[in-house]
Amino acid sequence: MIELFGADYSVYVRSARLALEEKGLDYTLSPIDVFAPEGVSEDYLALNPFGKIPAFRHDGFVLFETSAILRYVDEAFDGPSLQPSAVRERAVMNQILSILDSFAYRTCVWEIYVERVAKTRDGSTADEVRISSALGEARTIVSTLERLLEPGPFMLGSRPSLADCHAAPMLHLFAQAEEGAMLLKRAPGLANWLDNMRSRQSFQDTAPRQSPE
Ligand SMILES: N[C@@H](CCC(=O)N[C@@H](CS)C(=O)NCC(=O)O)C(=O)O
Repeated sequence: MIELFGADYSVYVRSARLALEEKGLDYTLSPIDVFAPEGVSEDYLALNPFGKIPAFRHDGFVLFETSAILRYVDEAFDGPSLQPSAVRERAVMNQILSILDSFAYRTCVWEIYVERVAKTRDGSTADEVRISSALGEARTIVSTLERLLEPGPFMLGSRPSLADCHAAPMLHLFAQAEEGAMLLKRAPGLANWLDNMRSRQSFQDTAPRQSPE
């Protein structure tokens, strides 16, 4: 039995779900409100002591940290392989996962998408200084991913990989901010890749039912 814990609006939860869907696996998603004023429950902290989402359990084996979950999902189950067998290709895939965790989540999601799109939904004003301070790093993220793209519909070429599963939820939100859309216009390969990912069944089946979309 495969269990995922989290909220469907979370980019990290969606990454894990995309890998599960691309592998063709059945799983349950148990809701965890990570932004509840009272915080997450002790029961949830037993699954993820850092109180972040997602957490994952497979037949009693518990994991947290999305990139570890992604690799486990790919390696523990049958289904199409989501990691290249060639050492260098796999290294580039891991580099992309790391770029997303170390830079894109903070810069593209929080500093730009949340500030420009999510925060202003209720009429609040975006912090322009915060956004403009993030643009330099956002440019580097976009140009680096554009350069790392292999020819083909997916980041690493002809087959989907964990890099696609991890990047699509973050870049989907980023593209909704005017700054993200503008930077993606200058990266046509990445923009095409995002269009392709958005049209996949796995992406449609993991669309959030509540905010932020
Ligand atoms: N390093 C963690 C990051 C997960 C993460 O930051 N999740 C966000 C939601 S997308 C979260 O739980 N945020 C709640 C908080 O920061 O309090 C992972 O890879 O799973």
